[in-house]
Parts: sequence; structure tokens; C-alpha cells
Amino acid sequence: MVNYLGLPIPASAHAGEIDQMIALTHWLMLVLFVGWGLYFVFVLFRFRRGANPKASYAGAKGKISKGTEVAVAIVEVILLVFYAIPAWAKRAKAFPSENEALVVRVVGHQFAWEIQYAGPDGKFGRTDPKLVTSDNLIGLDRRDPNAKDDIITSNQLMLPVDRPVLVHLSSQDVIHSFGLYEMRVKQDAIPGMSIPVWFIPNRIGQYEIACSQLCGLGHFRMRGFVTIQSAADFQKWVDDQEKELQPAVATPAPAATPPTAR
Ligand SMILES: [Cu+2]
Repeated sequence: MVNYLGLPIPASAHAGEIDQMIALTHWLMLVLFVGWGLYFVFVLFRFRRGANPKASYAGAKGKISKGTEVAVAIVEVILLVFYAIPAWAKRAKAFPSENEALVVRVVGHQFAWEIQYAGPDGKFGRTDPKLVTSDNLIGLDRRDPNAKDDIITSNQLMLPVDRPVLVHLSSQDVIHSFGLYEMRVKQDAIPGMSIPVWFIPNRIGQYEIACSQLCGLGHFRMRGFVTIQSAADFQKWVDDQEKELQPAVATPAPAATPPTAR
């Protein structure tokens, strides 16, 4: 609808609303920019030195300037009260219920995104920063019964299309920002806090998770992917992941197997 602004393709249910807000704000800014530009040229001519050899210290007094100021303020209040605040209230208050939504934990760290799915039991396993190693970057405690079926991915968020997603966002180190441009989602990830973010992806495809806060020297490579799939494809992916997890859970002593040559 408003692709003349060059925005990324909209891929979530609320993207249109955000785009409309951005478009309206740009239209107001365009009117102000052109208006102020024309006024500037008028003033250059009207108050030129040749026509006004003596400066007036009282300044201009007219109804037009006051009227314009009030009109601009009214338009801004309309944008705020009727567009921005309701749109934000929906993001920050009207969360989908945990039953209908797919609930995912996303943890940012220097410089990647770790993603945790609760698995069939619907319960997230315990994570502990003390358990973080190079092959367990989220610090998941696999001994926790709730953790046995948890799916962990790095930089790869898989989601089904047309189903609300509730992300619990946090960070292990510094402030990162979870940016899904096509979904019109952006939220800071703050250490010590779990911040809920929700949206409904509505376009199948692969998109990017960009870290939108300068978070250190490797910020430029803090890039993940979001894959939006049909519900069936997503379920298949979940089943495949669960199958891969099963042997690891069934044989709790992998150290007993002799090391194989690589
Ligand atoms: Cu970052």
C-alpha cells in the first residue's frame, strides 16, 4: 500500500498499521518541509535590507503564524492519539495467550542469537549462565526434565505462518536489539530482563534478524535468520528436531562410545 517509501516488504499482520503511521508522519513532514522552505524564501524577500533599512525589534505579529503553529500541533496530536498510541498499546498490552501462541525464548549475546523452543511438553528447560560453553551457548541444563525435549538453534528462528508468536527476549551480556524489519518488530534485549514481544508472521519466506544496537566489535556479524513456513512444514521441522534429540536423551553416556576418526 505504501511501498513508495521503499520500506521492506511487510510480512506480519500489524505491518500495514506501522507502515500507515510511517506514511502519515512522512506526509506531515513533507508538508512542513515545503511550507517552511517557501516561508523562508518569502522572508528573505519580504524582509530584505533594501526594503527595511531599519530593523524592527518587535517582530512579526500576525494571525497566520499562530494559526499555522496550532494547526501543526493539532495534526501531531491526532497522529499521536489516534494512530501511534493505539498501535503501541496493541503491541505492549494485547498479548496473545500462551495457549494459542507459539512461545519462543530468544537470547542475544556477543554476537549471535540463541533460540529455545519448549518442545512438546510446553515447558522451557532451565538455563544457567554457568553452563554456557561453546556448544551450549544458551546454557541449557539438559538434566532438567523440562529441558529434555527443548530445541535449541543458533541464529535460526523457525516459525509457522499465520500463528501468533510470543518471544521472550533477553540478553546474556550487553544491550542488543531484536530487529525483524519485514515483521516491523524491534525490541531491545536487556541483560537481567525478559521482555515479551509478539507478532503474527503472515508471509512464507526467509528474512533476517538484525541486531539493531551497536553492541561491540562484532556487531556487524550479529545476524540471524527467520524462516516462516507453513504449519505442516514447521511441524515437520519440529518432529525432525525431536527425533535428533531422542538418541541423546536415551543414551545419557555418549562418552562411553569409542571416539571415531574424523
Ligand atoms: Cu548485538
